[in-house]
Amino acid sequence: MTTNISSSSSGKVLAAILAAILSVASANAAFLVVNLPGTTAQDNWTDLTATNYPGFPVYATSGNAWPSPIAATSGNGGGSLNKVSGLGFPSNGGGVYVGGMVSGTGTFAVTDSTAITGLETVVFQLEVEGVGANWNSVLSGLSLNYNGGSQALPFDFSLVVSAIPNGSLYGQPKTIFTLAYQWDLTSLGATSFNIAWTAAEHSVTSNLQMNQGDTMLQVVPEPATGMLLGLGVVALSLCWVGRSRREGME
Ligand SMILES: [Ca+2]
Repeated sequence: MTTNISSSSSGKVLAAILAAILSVASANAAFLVVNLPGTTAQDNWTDLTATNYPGFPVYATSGNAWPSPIAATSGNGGGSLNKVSGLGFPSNGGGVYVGGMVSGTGTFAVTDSTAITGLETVVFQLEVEGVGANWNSVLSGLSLNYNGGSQALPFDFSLVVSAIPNGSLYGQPKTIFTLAYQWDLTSLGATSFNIAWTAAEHSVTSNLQMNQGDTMLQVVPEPATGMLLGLGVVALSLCWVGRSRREGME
């Protein structure tokens, strides 16, 4: 039974990845389509620009706290996005820019203070442009806390959905990453949670999506697969995954 669910799940994931690859030319994030079973909720944040968020810090005041969290711009989860510390503000560069008059990083969190009943899994995706060819030079410390604690749970599954070179800055390559992470929270009794991360200087986070469900189903491939995908051999990896999954079922 587990094999069947896993197989079905990986099939959905591969289909979603293919869809993401095919839409790579799109200016918008091509997040994995997350179809969790059971009771679910989804939040999205888009259009995080200075125009849309007057009163927020600007370049010269980048280290200031935000005047309020940013509610999800669409969805039904009731989540919010806030800056925890450091630099960052909604910019007309198309997202939350980290930088300012001084050097530094920015730490952010998405929070749902009323998780769905019986929460078992959370999937979190970001589209972020940063300096470097590896996502972990742009994001660090991505972890989940629940019920007001500071558990800093690392993600259980991750995937570089896409990594698109986009010019350079100070002689280093810039990359637009679309990244997916999933936590298995089965049996933890989480009734509220937040996901926190630190974004590197000169990064721009333009889109975010958070899914939660009361039934754990892995929809983001295991880290080993994600690492392969992150190396840029996406098509090869897909073939390899498909073959190894089939072989694993025999
Ligand atoms: Ca909620």
